[in-house]
Amino acid sequence: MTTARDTRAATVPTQSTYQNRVADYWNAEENPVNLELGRLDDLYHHHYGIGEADWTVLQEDDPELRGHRVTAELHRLEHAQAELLASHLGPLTPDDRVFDAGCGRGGGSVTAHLRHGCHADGVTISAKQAAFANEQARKRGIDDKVRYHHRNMLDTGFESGAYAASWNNESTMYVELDLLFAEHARLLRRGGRYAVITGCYNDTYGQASREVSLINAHYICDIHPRSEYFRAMARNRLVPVHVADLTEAAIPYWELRRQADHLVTGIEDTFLDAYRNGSFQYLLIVADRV
Ligand code: GPP
Ligand code: MG
Repeated sequence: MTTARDTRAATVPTQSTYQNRVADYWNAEENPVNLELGRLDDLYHHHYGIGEADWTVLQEDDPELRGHRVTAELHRLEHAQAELLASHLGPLTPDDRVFDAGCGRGGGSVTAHLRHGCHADGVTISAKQAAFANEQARKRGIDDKVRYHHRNMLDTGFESGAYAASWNNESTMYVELDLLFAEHARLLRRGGRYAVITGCYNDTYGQASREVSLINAHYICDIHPRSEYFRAMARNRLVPVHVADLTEAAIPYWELRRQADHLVTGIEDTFLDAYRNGSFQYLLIVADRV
């Protein structure tokens, strides 16, 4: 029966071997740089930080205290990035719904809810992340408004036109942009807002650099060129209203993170090289759904 099959297809989280490998990565991921930062205030982010760092944290003499201060400073920078994204979701009311595509352990949806009072639906391909994020929302007492789903962001099965805003925070490099933007355009109401923060490779440099390829291998992702974002948005009823190059603003975070011996994952110098040789950019794009 096709109806039963179609219903199941809408909620099956992974649809390819690649997506299964990505899910495996996130189901197994327990990097201290994510868990120790998140534990500070139960806001678990899976993205990087922006803004000037307080370098005095490195001058702390007591090693244990220095570690704590560095952890807190990195978390402050990551949270500043989440707040920047949430500030671009447009005027939202507590009745509005927002969609967090690739929600990780849930910090972005909580940030948007705390700022706007809105309902949020986060989607992750990792069953473990969805369960973790739902438990966090339950403990915070916001599980009536903030919900996480083990679903595929390309085929959420959510209601068409039901969302006032949606976003990807460093999750677009796992999917084909045309398929992704088609789903955002379907879910957003007319005049709804879409925002993305992403690392993209710089078309003026040429093809993906060695550093971009190393980042791809590290996270099992496929970083898109900058141009492809605008082409794919134009094809999918998403009209950019604001673009910001956050590359400069991203460097202090990575400089501080590379000196955090208790948190490094080994990818820090590659990010700094990629940003500094001009092959890689950290971008915010905000678009209206027309
Ligand atoms: C952040 O997640 C990174 C990604 C999800 C993918 C790659 C992003 C690019 C901009 C290329 P994380 O917080 O889990 O990473 P980490 O463990 O390194 O902190
Ligand atoms: Mg992280």
